[in-house]
Formats: sequence, structure tokens, C-alpha cells
Amino acid sequence: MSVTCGIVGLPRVGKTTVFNALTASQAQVHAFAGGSKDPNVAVVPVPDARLDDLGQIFKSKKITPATLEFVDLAGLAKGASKGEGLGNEFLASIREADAVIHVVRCFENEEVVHVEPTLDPARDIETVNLELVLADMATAEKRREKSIKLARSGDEPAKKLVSALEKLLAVLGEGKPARSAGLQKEEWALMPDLHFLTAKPTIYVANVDENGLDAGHALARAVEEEAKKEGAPCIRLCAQVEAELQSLPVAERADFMSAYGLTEPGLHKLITAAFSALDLMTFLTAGEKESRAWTIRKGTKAPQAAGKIHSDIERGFIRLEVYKYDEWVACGKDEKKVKEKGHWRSEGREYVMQEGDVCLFRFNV
Ligand SMILES: Nc1nc2c(ncn2[C@@H]2O[C@H](COP(=O)(O)OP(=O)(O)O)[C@@H](O)[C@H]2O)c(=O)[nH]1
Ligand SMILES: [Mg+2]
Repeated sequence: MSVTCGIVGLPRVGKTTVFNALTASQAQVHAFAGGSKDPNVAVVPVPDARLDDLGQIFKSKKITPATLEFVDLAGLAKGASKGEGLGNEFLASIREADAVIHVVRCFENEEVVHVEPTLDPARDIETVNLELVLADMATAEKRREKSIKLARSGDEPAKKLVSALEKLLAVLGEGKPARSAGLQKEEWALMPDLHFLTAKPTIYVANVDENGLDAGHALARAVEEEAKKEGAPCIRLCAQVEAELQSLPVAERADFMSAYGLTEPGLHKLITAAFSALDLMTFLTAGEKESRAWTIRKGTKAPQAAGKIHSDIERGFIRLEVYKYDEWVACGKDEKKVKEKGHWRSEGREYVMQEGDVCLFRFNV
């Protein structure tokens, strides 16, 4: 399951620096994920301590994490929705993304000229979001015009579509993102080809300087407040520190992080936030050959989850044998004890997969 996050923001806010740090962290997945030939795409492992733990105890020859793709985009210029700067090309590349990572400049650096004379995160966020909203308005208006005749002639699906588009246009018209329009799933399903930019889950990144990693940083707080208004997650990190961290040998990273008061890389927080904003979850498989984390949408049932591993396993699904990672830990990481204590469960076709399930699928083809 390939899931893509597009990195957006104004020019010179640190997008490529964040991306390069992510690229460095992809080195370890390269071998089995195939990496990417596109220099603007990084295939990044989703950090998962449970997987490492399983891999160690099961003496797995291979450990395969879940991955997310990140795409580095050119900076957005004012007027992009009207074709300024890279304009439409830029907007088209975000359309293909599943989620948006919005990097906001909170670092001072006289050598790196900002697009505006001052640093004002709330204003910068508004500039970027306005372009996205305008692009979405154009998309919605175009489709409305196309469908309105049909709707007036009494065509039911067209009527529904026009009414959904009008709800969207009202919200966009106030400068608010499409995701805040409160449309039902069925309404979104009427326009699967429109790929509204502001309907995508968004994660804000406050890119602070080396001294901004403590809680008090006013610019970063401004980003956090903007994010909060939308109910979007916000990660504070210093792109340069993250890039340096990834360039160090693993053994030296803990010391480096503690020098900046970090308990984990900011990138990990970013990857985890993106994963969860996308409504994704993982289930685990463990064995001598391989331990692996598999990506599924929340709410996926057992046979479809099995299908992620192989279509044969979905087709011939008999049952799922499963225990929780936490129970395995509580049982001294011993599957025998997991069975003795009754935590080893057998589940059928209707079972909804849970975060942290360690799975063994039984199937017959
Ligand atoms: N001091 C400082 N400089 C940064 C930071 N992040 C990026 N920069 C610098 O800002 C410049 C523009 O960064 P870049 O990642 O290319 O921005 P982009 O245009 O958004 O891709 C580069 O010279 C970076 O070294 C940071 O966290 N702190
Ligand atoms: Mg760049």
C-alpha cells in the first residue's frame, strides 16, 4: 500500500531540508522497498519499536517496516491558483498526494531571505492555504457549471452532486478548507476525480532554529495555534538538526539528541503524525524468515488485511490466529505463555483488525 505525503510551503522555509533528512532515513529501507528512482520521492520507514522487538525475539532474517512516501515540491508562489510561479504544475503534484505536510518557517537566518520582510507564521499559513482554497474553488465551480443543466433536467445524481458542490463552495468562499465542510462519505463519493487539495489531511511543521526546540518559542506557538483552529496536528522540529542527526552514525545519535533536549527525532513524530492523520494502522507478522509491519486503513476486516500479504490468503481465508503485542510482552514475549493465558484468539471473516495485532492467517487454496 503506497501512501504519499506532499511537502508544501512557501519558498525557503526548509521543505527540502526536511525532505533530505527523510531521504537519509530511507537508506535502511532501500534494499527491500526498492527505494525510488525519482529524486523528489523518499520512501521512509515508519518507526515501530514493536517490530524491532518481535524481530529480535523471533530471530527474523529480515525486518520490514511499514513505509510512507514523501514528495518534495517546489515552493508555492502567491497567485499559484492563477498560474503564477509553477502554478498549475505545482497544484497538480499535490493533487496526487494522500496527505499534505505544510512546512512553516519559524527560523531566523539572515542569509536565507524570506519571501516577506518579516517572519509571521499565521500570515504565511494563510497565504499558502488561500492559494489551495482558490484552486479548489475553481475546481468545484467548473464541475458545478458542468452538472447544473443535468440537475435542472431532474437527474438525481447530478442534483446531489450540485448540492454537495454548493456546500463546498460556501465553505471555500469563507477561505476555509474543504475538509471543514462536513460533507458525508456519500457526498465525497460523488466526486472521486476532483481531488480537492484542502480536503486532504494536513500536518503542520513549525521549522524552528536550533534554539526554538523548547516550548516557549513564539513563532512555533503561532503555528500550533493556527493548526489547533483547524484541528490539525502540528510538529515542531529544526530541519537542520534533523538533517545533521540523520547523517550521524546510529551510535552517536542519542548523545546528539540529548544535547538538543530531544528524546526522539522530530522526523519520527512527523512520520507517526502523518500515518495517523491518514487513518492508517498496522498489523504485525512475526517469524524466523521475516517480521513485518503491514499498512491497512482503520476498520479493515481480517480477510482484506490478509489480502495485503497475498491475494491467495484473502481468497482462501479460513481464520485468523491473533494475539496482541502488549499481551505477548506481558507474557514474557513467549507465545506458549500467550496460549496458556488464553490470549491466543481465533477470529473469523468479520473480525475488525486492531492496532498492534500479531497475526497468523490460516488459509487454503
Ligand atoms: N538556521 C536554519 N536554517 C535552515 C533551517 N532549515 C532550512 N534552513 C536553511 O534555509 C535555506 C532554505 O532551505 P530549503 O530546505 O532549501 O527550503 P525550501 O525552499 O523550502 O525547500 C537553506 O539554506 C537551509 O540551510 C533551520 O531549521 N535552521
Ligand atoms: Mg526546496
